[in-house]
Amino acid sequence: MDSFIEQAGLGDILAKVRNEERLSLEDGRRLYECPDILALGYLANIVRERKNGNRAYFIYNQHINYSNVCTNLCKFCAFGKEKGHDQAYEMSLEDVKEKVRERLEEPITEIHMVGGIHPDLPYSYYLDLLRGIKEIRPDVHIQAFTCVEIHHLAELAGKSVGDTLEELKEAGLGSIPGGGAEVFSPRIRELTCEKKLSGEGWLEVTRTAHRHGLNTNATMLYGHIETIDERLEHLDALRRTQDETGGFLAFIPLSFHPKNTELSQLSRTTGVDDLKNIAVARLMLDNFPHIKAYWVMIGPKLAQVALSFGADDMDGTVKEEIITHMAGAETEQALGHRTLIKLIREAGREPVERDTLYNILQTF
Ligand code: V47
Repeated sequence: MDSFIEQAGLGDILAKVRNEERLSLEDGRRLYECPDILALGYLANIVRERKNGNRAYFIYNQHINYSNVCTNLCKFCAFGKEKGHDQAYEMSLEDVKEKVRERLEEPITEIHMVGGIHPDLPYSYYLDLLRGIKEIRPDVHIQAFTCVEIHHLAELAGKSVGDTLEELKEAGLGSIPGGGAEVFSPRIRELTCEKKLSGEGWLEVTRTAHRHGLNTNATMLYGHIETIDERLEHLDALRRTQDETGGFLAFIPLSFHPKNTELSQLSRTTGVDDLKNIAVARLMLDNFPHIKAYWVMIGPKLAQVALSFGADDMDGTVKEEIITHMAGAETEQALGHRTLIKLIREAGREPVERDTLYNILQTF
């Protein structure tokens, strides 16, 4: 087996992986440039197995996007719309509560809720959303508001990010999803999302959340105009932040969907690039417990294969995904838990239903 990795020119990296040594950015570059996808998978699988054994996780969750009205209007996003646009929407508190009521019979343990940067919804709206959901489903874990939204809410509240997070926690916030990270590079942000909170700003909100006892996820939106070095710098910034705080749960590479965006001339990512991003992330992010293959973006079949390329999590049942579907995703709106279990089992892994914080709820 070692000779196959040596033939791929990665013998020294295999030695580092076996010795649990940190990979350098140069190592990362060689991994991205390596055409031998099986060699990358083999290396990433060593780390996956060390951290998660044969387990592959999924969660019973519900997505709610309370509004797509957004002042940032990022070039890669088909979801965010200017106020007054004919596809712009915002849900009332009652609409959101109704969404939760509609699925009360299902054993949902997490509500994942994000929206745009709305110009005039008041701070109280966001607190009421959290309280309203908890009123109907007191036991559910609410993973809500990206670090970009949290920064906006702190500005609305006229309070520090830390004080705002304390109030949100009090109202029911359980953890923070990984969106809004995009690619931290100032060049990429300038070209694609100049109005958005900076990469450093996103990381600072993250550090504050971790200090206040809130776990968060991290994402990277790849496959548009970013370079390999910019991807690696993004991963390195996450790795350094995790060294400081230890508060990240999972990393989720997000494959760019161009349809209906201002970058619609670009093509979709390939399966090889999707698997490479999973594998390189698993190898570079040696201090992240989990790497998620988000089936909504890369499709359930490739997400299943990704379980042999470094991923240990397929996300969840989801239902009513809007952000990727507005950008042309052709995946289903939801996967039943039985389908997730079958996909995981056929990949040779042990299906594990988890809660948001990766406590094991059920094995199959
Ligand atoms: O923040 C926007 C990205 C994110 C596009 O934390 C796009 O577990 C692809 O963050 N093509 C939202 N991606 C989704 C997200 C997420 C999803 C699932 C699980 C978790 C988690 C987080 O989607 C946005 C943005 O980075 N995005 N437009 C697009 N056209």
